[in-house]
Amino acid sequence: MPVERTLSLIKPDGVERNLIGQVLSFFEKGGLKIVAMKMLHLTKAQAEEFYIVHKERPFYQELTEYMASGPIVAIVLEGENAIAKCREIMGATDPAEAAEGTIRKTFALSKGENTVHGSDSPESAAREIAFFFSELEICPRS
Ligand code: DAT
Ligand code: MG
Repeated sequence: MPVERTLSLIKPDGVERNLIGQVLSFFEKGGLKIVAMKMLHLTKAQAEEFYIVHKERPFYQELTEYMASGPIVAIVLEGENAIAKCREIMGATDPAEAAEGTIRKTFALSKGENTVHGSDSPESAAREIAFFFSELEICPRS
């Protein structure tokens, strides 16, 4: 299996509820390595740019307002099959549909305030990693 990198975010509800350490533990216990990390507070315009693929969706305003409502943690994860592995560890978008033992089943409050983001394809991972990090800020561990 290929070694990949993917972008995860701990969303404002996760930071607000002091879940940073526990979320990182899910990823580390799942076999992914943290190769870059930072905390930041997106502006509304930056949240809109990050989620531009969803701009026609009915929840776009709500989503981008929420993502700009407080600090987040951006993380680059590395490992074999990291993109799918990260999404498996996160669980389904809606916590009511997420599998037992996943981050969203354990912590998410709703479909919108669902604690974590994870890239969904190699193309989105490349775009989303570059949105937050330069190559110099990433420490390869494979
Ligand atoms: P995911 O984050 O699982 O990749 P997505 O890309 O379909 O899900 O949507 C991005 C985010 O938008 C999601 O994490 C939470 C929000 N969202 C999605 N569907 C929603 C809905 N029906 N109502 C409110 N927020 C929604
Ligand atoms: Mg998505």
